[in-house]
Amino acid sequence: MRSMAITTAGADLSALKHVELRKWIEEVAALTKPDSIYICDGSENEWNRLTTHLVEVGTLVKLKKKPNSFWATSNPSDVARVEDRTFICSVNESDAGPTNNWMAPAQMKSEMTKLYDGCMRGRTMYVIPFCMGPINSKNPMFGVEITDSPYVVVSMKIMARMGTEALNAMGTDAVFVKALHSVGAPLSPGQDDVAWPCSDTKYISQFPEEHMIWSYGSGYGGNALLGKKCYSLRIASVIGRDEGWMAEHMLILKLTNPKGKVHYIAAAFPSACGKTNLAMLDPTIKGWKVETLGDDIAWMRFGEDGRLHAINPEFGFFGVAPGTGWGTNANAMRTVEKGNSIFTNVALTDDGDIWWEGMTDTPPEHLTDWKHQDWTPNNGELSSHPNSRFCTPASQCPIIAPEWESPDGVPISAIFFGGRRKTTIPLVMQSRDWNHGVFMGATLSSETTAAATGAVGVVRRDPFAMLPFIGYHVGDYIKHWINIGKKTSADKLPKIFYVNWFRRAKDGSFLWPGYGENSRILKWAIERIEGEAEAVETPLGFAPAPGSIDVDGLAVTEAAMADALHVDKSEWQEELPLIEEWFKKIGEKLPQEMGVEFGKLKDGVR
Ligand code: O2Y
Ligand code: MN
Repeated sequence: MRSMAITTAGADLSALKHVELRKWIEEVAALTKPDSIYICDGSENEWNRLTTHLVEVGTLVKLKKKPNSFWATSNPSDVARVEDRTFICSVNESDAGPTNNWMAPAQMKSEMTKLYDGCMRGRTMYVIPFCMGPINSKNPMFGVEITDSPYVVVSMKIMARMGTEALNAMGTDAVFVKALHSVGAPLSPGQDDVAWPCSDTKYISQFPEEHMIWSYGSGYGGNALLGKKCYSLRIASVIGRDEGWMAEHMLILKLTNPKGKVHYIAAAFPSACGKTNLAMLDPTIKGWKVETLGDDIAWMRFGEDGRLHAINPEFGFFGVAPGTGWGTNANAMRTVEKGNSIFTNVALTDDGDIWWEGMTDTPPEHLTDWKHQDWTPNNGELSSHPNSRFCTPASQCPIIAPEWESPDGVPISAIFFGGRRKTTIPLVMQSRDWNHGVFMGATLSSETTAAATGAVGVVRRDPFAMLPFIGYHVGDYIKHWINIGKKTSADKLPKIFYVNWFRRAKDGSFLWPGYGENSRILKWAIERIEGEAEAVETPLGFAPAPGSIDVDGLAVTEAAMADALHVDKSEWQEELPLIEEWFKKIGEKLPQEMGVEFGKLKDGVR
């Protein structure tokens, strides 16, 4: 290895007492050849230095109107997760299954090693020790991200518990996930940097057997903040399979009824389908209270009480900006108002604040859009990219539940699955039992959104809202869900519900108002759990009995309500072949229990 300055933050040289980490840092540095190495401490001082540097090089603009907050704009080619460049590099191709891109680990390492060779020239290599979930957990889940992007460092400070505290907790030998990231844009001597370095060649590679991540070429979101989708879903789903727990694409919320009884629920929705809004819901029904624990990822393990307990492994929210506003998610707005946030690919106002479509009813008269162009309300362009994001500390959310950092997690009473479907899927259904709920999750479908590159609005199966995030074979993953249901008694398992806030009337209008009104559906579900709400059995499961959903004060007609809940057999005749095709794609690893449930559905809607 070339001789190189290793700067440890502060005076904490003992930070490098972890032998394997030290060895890995040296190996990566020898390969990527950075100008210097910096071990991140996660301090305010470090944040100030890095954000100042990022302002100087043009990656960030400091906002005048929000404390300690910044506007970032990416290269227009680097705006979302790249599913077609995301790989599960399991030793056997059959372990990646039909829904993942696969490449043999040796081949991927050989290709990426060539790309990594010298890729950090002219840059600093940042070492970010982090922990997903509370550091004081019984089994803390450590990771170390090595990156050449200071934007990633400051974003990781918001999104994960990182720095010296994590490093110290790793001691000399804690197991950790190795997460290597480069923007893939080395600098030759004297070459000017650009505001958003990235490469046209991109790889987001997971090595499930080694619990390792290699990412190259993108500086954006889930491609680059490797604690999030890569670790907490793709790698953690593999660890969860092997250890008997679950890593899921779910929000976690706390619901308190007027009598003060608390229930915690987890809900899985595909990307950009309103998880953050639901997690921070402002209930419209009297006496009910919602508090937030997480908006994107839930890790669920069995507690000593035999119930599934969830933790949010993250520390911040990386929410979709457009559509988040004072009318739709005031709690998210209050969270970002407190500052300490980074806004990427939204628009900048003339007075140094940010704006995006849906933030306010009336747009500002003039903005600088996410591509740095002048923007006026009628210029026919969106001011903000549809996948623009706010990155903000979870602790700032005014309705964060006090127990959100409990290392033991919270016991889950109900799991919701939901997708974005104009037709076919009713507003709400309760599963008959666990396996039927697993069938609901396994056949979940949704119209695609801008969270990933590719066509938007196309219906695709998105099992458990995990399609891009399952780190192994989808058939084995469904089997894992079935096995989880066998580990405890039925009364201790969460009850499972399937919702669709997005069903449309013939004229194209939404049948259900959504947002805060979704509290009425949560109320029905909790009352089902409490044995208080009536239901009728349908081929899709238990539907609300007429009058059992509280619509007091709601301007939804009885006819619209009936349409929202309707099981339309002709629509289901069109859906069945799609499910059949999906199950064929899963192939022989499809658990036989799914065939049994599919048989019941076919009999019911015939
Ligand atoms: O990483 C991105 O570019 C956006 S994707 C994302 C970000 C935060 C939370 N969830 C998602 C997702 O795709 O599910
Ligand atoms: Mn997500």
